[in-house]
Amino acid sequence: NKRIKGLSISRPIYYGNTATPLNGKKASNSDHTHKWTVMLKGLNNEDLSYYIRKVVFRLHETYPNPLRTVEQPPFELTETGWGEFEIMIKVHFQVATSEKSVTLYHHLRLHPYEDDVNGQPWPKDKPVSSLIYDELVFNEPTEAFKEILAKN
Ligand code: SLL
Repeated sequence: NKRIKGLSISRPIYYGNTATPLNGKKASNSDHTHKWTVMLKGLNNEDLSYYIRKVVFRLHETYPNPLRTVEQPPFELTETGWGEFEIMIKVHFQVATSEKSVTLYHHLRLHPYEDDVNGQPWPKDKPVSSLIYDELVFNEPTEAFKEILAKN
């Protein structure tokens, strides 16, 4: 499985979170204020499972079982909670790619920023989102991986 010297291939991704206030819809025995979803996506909702095998989201230690593994697309996780924290997103590639996993970090965002508000009060049911475009860069991919990417 030879690596191709000098070649580097990149693939666009999109990751981050959306969050909606619970506005009292929460269970009475909980202090959770928001429902949120953290996700890793392709552009235009492209299914990334041809080269991504699973995504592990590591949540704050206040969550039960903070390591959450998603082995099927969509690679996303929905939870409720009360606070913002940094989520570690570990991306594992299909074995046939011979690529090592890649770790991304995302600051879970529950509240609107000043900039969003633009002088207006933020509507209390309106979701906030914090999503960024990025790209995964693969240096000296194997022939096999190059073919997997070329076919998709
Ligand atoms: C803060 N440093 O103090 C941050 C930590 C942790 C948020 C935020 C737990 C939910 C649950 C939850 O929302 N943790 O109890 O299951 O703001």
